[in-house]
Amino acid sequence: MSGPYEIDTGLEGFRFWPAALDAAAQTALLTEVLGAVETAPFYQPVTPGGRPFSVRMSNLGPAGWVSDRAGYRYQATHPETGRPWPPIPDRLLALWHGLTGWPEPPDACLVNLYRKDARMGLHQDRDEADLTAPVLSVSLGDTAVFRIGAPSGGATRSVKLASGDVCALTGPARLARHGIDRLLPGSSGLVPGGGRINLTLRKALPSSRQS
Ligand code: MD6
Ligand code: FE
Repeated sequence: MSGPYEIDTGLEGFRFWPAALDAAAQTALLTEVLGAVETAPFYQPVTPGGRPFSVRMSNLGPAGWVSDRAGYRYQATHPETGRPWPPIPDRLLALWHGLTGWPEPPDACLVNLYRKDARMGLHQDRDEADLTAPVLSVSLGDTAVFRIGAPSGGATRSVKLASGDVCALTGPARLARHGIDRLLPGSSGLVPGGGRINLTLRKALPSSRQS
């Protein structure tokens, strides 16, 4: 595993670990995630304005990120089944601790499924209680063209995220604007049915640390 290295996005704190997961680790992780989401099926959320996302979503952990007409939020249950989200696999918790060094475990893992024409518009991750905790992103399957720029606007740059790559938004880059322009379909055969799965680990709920 190499890295992390900082990618120059004009702001400090975008950390990138290319090929953090080898082929065997990618397969093991994907198998576990697909097993977990059998009880929390991918669904198609809508924006608060009522537009369907092209990405399908599920979650792992006590807090799941959801979007609907009422807005963006974290909630403990799947919006369609009403059941609690499955737990975050230990191998993801270990990856979080090993790479971020954050003193608390993540309590949310958003699972995004991109089939070939899916994309994700530029956004900021700002629904979490503690915006100083990092967000760690794991890419599996087809390579994606990721775009990132400063929180306040201005220039962006693009970075290809391939299967097994891990990146993090930390420090000044925590509120960076970012999104997925497109996939490079067929660049990986990892995801059954094709496409890409992205996992984002977050500390979403209020911290239990003494302050
Ligand atoms: C994706 N990623 O890679 C979308 N968010 O499919 C994100 O939205 C993201 O990569 C926060 C931190 C890192 C990310
Ligand atoms: Fe994001």
